[in-house]
Order: sequence, then C-alpha cells, then structure tokens
Amino acid sequence: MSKAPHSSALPPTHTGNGGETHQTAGGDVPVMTTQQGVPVADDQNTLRAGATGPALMEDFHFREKIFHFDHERIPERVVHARGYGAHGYFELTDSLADVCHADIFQRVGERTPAFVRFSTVAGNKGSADTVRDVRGFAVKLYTKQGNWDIVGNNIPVFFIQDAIKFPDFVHAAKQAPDRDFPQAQTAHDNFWDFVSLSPEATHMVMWAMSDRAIPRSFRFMEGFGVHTFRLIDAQGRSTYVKFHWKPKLGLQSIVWNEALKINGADPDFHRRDLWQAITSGHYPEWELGVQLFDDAFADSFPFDILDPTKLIPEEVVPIRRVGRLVLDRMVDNFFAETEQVAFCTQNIVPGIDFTNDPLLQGRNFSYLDTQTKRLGGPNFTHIPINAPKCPFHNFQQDGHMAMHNPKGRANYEPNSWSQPAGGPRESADGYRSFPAEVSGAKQRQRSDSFADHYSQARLFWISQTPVEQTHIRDAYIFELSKVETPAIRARMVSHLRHVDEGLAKGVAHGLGLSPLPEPAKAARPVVEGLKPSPALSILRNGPDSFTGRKLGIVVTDGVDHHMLTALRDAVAAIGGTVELIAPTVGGLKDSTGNPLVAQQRINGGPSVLYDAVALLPTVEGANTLRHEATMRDFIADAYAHAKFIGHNDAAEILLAAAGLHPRMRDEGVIALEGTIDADRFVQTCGALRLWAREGRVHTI
Ligand code: HDD
Repeated sequence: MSKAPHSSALPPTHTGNGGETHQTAGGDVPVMTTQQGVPVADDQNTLRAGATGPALMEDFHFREKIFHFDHERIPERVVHARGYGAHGYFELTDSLADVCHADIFQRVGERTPAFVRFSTVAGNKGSADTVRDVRGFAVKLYTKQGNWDIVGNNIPVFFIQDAIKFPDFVHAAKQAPDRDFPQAQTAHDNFWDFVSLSPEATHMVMWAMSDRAIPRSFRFMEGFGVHTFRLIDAQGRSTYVKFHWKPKLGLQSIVWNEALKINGADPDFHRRDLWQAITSGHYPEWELGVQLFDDAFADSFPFDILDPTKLIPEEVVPIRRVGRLVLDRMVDNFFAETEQVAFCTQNIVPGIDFTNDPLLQGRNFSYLDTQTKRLGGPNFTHIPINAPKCPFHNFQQDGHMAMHNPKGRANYEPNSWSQPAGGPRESADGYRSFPAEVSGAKQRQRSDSFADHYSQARLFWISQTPVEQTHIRDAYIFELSKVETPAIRARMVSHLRHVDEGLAKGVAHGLGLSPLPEPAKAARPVVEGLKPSPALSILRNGPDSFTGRKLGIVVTDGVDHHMLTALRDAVAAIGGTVELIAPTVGGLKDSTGNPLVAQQRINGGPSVLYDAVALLPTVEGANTLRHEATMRDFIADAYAHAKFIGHNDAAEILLAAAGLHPRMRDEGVIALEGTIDADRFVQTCGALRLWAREGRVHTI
C-alpha cells in the first residue's frame, strides 16, 4: 500500500507488507531504505576499499540502485509515443437508456471516473507538441461494468480502410529507416509517396493539411471515435453510433508559421497548456455527442458506414449531446499513469459493440498485443491506471508481475470448491455480442462500397471558409516543397484535381509545377451536388470570447499600475489568463511601487505563445526595447499571425521599430489610451484573429 509522500521532495513511502510503519530519522522524515527495506546509511558514496581505492562488488545498495536505473525505460509506443494525460470524470446529462443498456448511460447526473491521454502520432516521445499531425484523443471510462476505452483522434476519419495497411502507413509517415529523419513530420518523400499511391488517404490528408492538425491546445479540439459502433438496448436491439467530443471552449488552431516557431520556443506548448489550465482550476470540458442511425439510413447513405475514411455530416445526422467530460486532476506521476496507461479498442462494456469496419477489427488485435510488448507481460491490467474500478473476478493467474492471483484451491471453472452448484457461472448482465448475421465467401477483397475516395475530400474542402482553404492550399505547397521527387508532387496534385480544380491549380502554381498533371484514375466519380457541412470548419465553430485564452503583456519597470490592473481584471473576468513579459523576470515594480513578477524574459516569451498581446512599456522602457531584436520579432510576428495587439502611447516607437508603420495599422492594432479601453480590447480579442490582415502580409 502506498501512502502519499510527506512532501514532494521526499521519496515515496510504503508501509510494509504486514502494515508495519516506518522507522524515522527523527521528526516526520522516513529513513531511506533499499527495495528490500534495509535502512540505508549513506546514499551518496559507494563502498570502496579505502577513501581513494576501488569500488567493491559487494555494495548491494549501489548495485540495486544502478540496476533499477538501468531498467527505467520501457519501449515507447510505436505510434502516439508523445502524449499527455489527465484524470477527470464523465457526467451523464441525457439518458441513453432508450437505445443503450450500458450502465454508464442510464442515470442522469451520475459521474464515471475517466482518464484521457492526448498525443501526436508520428513523433517520438521527446518530439515537439505543435508539429503538423493528427492528435490522439483516447478516453478510458472506468464504468461500473468494466473499463470502456474510446481510442479516438481529433479527426473523424482515417488514412486507410483496412488495418493490414497500418504498418506500411506508419513506416511511411515516420522517419525513413536509412537516415532516421525527419522527426515528427509528414513533409517528406516517403509519406507523400505512400499517400499518393493510396487514393483512400485523400480525404484524411485534406484534414491533415488543414489547421485541425495544428491545434492551439488539446482544450480546443474535437475528438472522434471515428468508426461506427453499435449501441445495444435492453431488448438486444442495435443502433449504430458515432462518438464525438465537443470542446466547451470552441475550436481553435494556430497558424503554420506560428507552429514552427512555438516548437522552438516551447516544445511542451500543449502539455504546459493542459497543466496550467487544470492546476489553475480552469478545467477543460467536452460534451459527448452521439450520432445515432439505423440500417435504413445506412443503406440510403451514399457512403459505406463501415468505411473509416468517411464521416456522416452532422447536418445529415444531428448530434445528440448526452454528457460531459471534465478533466480536473493532473497525474501524480507521469510514468505510472500517462506512460503506463494502456488503451485498447477491444475494451468495451455491455451495451456497446463493434461493427465490421475492417480497420476497427484489426485494431482490436493490435492494442492488446502492443500493451503486452510495451508493459512487459499480460498483467498490465494490474497496474492501477489500467485496473477497473469495479470489482473483477476471474481465474487468470501467473505471468510476470502477477498481483491478483486467485486465493484458495479453485483456479478453474467449473469447480465445486467455490460454486455451491458446481457449474460454470453465468450472468444475465454479462457481455453479449450482438448476434449480427454473417455470410459470404472467405476472401481478401476491398468492398466496392469503399471505392469513392474523393467525394468526402471535396465535401471537406467546400465546407471550409476561404481563410481555411488558403491554409490548406499553403500546407500542401509547404509539404510538397519538402518532397524531393518531382513525380510524387505531381502524383499528389493529380488526386487534388478530383477534390477541387482551384486547389489543384493553386498547389501546382505554388510548386512551380507545369503543366498541370492529368487527374488520377478514379474508381468512382465525385458525387454531384454535395452540400457543405459547416460543422467541419474550425472558424465557423470558434469561440466568441477570450475565455480560456492567454494574453501576453509586455511591461517595463514602472509600468502604469492602473492600465495593467484594468487589463488583468478584464481578462480574469472572462476566465482568461495573463503572462507578463519584461526585460527581466525579477526586480520590477509598477508605477505605484508594487513589486511585479514577470513570467517571461523578452527573449524567452515570444508572441507566438499568446493568443493576443498588449504592449505597456514606459517611455524609458520603450527606448531601450526598441533596439532589442526579440522585441521587434515579438511585434512583427503578432502582426503577421493576425493577432490583436493593444498598445499604449509609449509603445508607438516599438511598433515603428518592428516595421508597423501607421499605414499598416488596422483595426486589430488597438490603442489603449485609458483603463476604459481594457474591456473593449479584451472583448475584441475574443475573435482571436483579424483574418483580413493575413491576406495583406503574405504575398507568395
Ligand atoms: Fe491506433 C495507439 C488512435 C488506427 C494500432 N491509436 C493509438 C492511440 C490513439 C490511437 C489515440 C494512443 C493511445 C494512447 O494514448 O495510449 N488508431 C487510432 C485511431 C485509429 C487508429 C483513431 C483509426 C481510426 N491504430 C490504428 C490501426 C492500428 C493501430 C489501424 C493497427 C492495426 N494504435 C495502434 C497501436 C498503438 C496505437 C500500435 C500504439 C500504442 C498503443 O497502441 O497503445 O496498437
């Protein structure tokens, strides 16, 4: 049994197997011991023959300590290696009892403990957070009838249709095996070679080139279960379902140039954001939405509901919101919880079932297999983060690190030792698979109903605002410009011709590719008369306030107390946060002599780390900062990234030094002449960006 450490500076304490308490060295401080419980006299010096002599083999304490250290690493996840997790709960707000008998969906108001791990896919464990990539959104729900994992992404579709292609896809996306680069990037030949040879990837690649792949933080992204699953009601009837997580704070992404710079300025940008939000009590929250439909709908829908490269527009099947997921507690220990958490798509509970989506069926093998490799054996479910919180009972035994071996004589069933009647146990509430009819010849064949690879890519495109379309086009140009093989670039453009002729031409133009490649051979023509789905746009689903966002305020010694306070109050009032950026982090005072602590020094807190910025230097401070290159970058970047910039009079010379001449001042560069302007400025920042500016600052 573990007890909380006396203080975070001390090693954890464990009561003895027999519950014995600790020896103390006086006061409350426990004596340090070996793993065997032997008190340690000196943890700083090895046992040596004489003060300057050789170290002795018999030093069991040294050997145990180093041996354990040598074994600290476990294999990182083969994909989604970099991740960050938090605890929370799911609360039911609308009973689903009408269509599902899963215990978690029965009682409105009831809370179910949850653990969520967000991740990037391609990068190694130590890679940066704001790379262009899909984000994993894996949710473990510790229900009263067992653990249910919804192992989803922030994109509702996938690159491939059949799990057998997954190793190829992942190999192509990750570093090339001969050179081991690039790290956490899709902008390389192998990735584009593979996807351009796999037309089924076209839809998801559109999403990956959109700003969905560079979220502002985990808190502002959607999650999707991707596959069609089944809900089973108390009578055993099935309803198809797709799961959605909708962020309460709305959707938000960063821009690509910002992403590149954040990776340098703060590679932990997304982790830090989640940590800061949760530890400051701003608990991130999502609503669980379900799209429910039946066989009649599935038959009439122009795409196969079992094809994971297709979505069902919300405008076609509306989302019913049935609960909320709140993350309110960081882990005590990253390794024990976030690293060791083992999500498995096959972890479902009574009332939920799979469908014949061939990607899902393959995943159901892969996750269990990978956890066994990663966590060293079949008993990874004994690790507290993976163990159910409801009672569990079975006769599985032994294996590495077995913690739950059966007590007594019976370890098989049927037996007459633990069962009065002697027969095998049965439970009316036990998991029962939906008895779907199955027929057909055994064969390796992709269903013809999976053959339309372009229509939904086009649907995605026509659902974007012009700003988002520009970002998508630019992302293709950026990525394909990093591809060294011209034929791969051309092949990719040949697919885009089915998605949108303007997009294909724009990308070809950006690559200097001429003539325009012929359209790729399409197995199916693009469906006519597609209706845009506004739900697929980020900008149409953004926030309408600065809540949950961060304002960076540049201050210098003697900063005006009233203006600073007014800004801070305005941001705090709507649940945002403020960081101060200054020439030095310490030794600052405001105009009334109050000491101030800045969170960043000017060269460590570039504007890319903030959603909006304000410049409040004193005249003297501005005179010094105008010569500071990082100050100029701060302003020039904020402007180029279409952010709102508030400034006092003294900051005029800083704006000028950054090249922001009066004719370039637009409605996003806002004078803060008095405290009265603070509220208005923060309200304006709620729009997050002045997109109209973006077109003016990019000329190629
Ligand atoms: Fe996967 C991890 C999501 C297809 C095989 N996957 C993993 C994680 C997420 C997803 C979020 C990280 C879980 C965590 O935080 O620990 N994967 C998806 C989604 C997919 C998908 C949404 C398509 C709809 N995955 C997929 C396929 C396969 C895998 C087709 C194999 C056939 N995925 C794995 C894995 C991983 C994994 C190798 C690596 C680490 C792990 O499982 O725990 O088993």
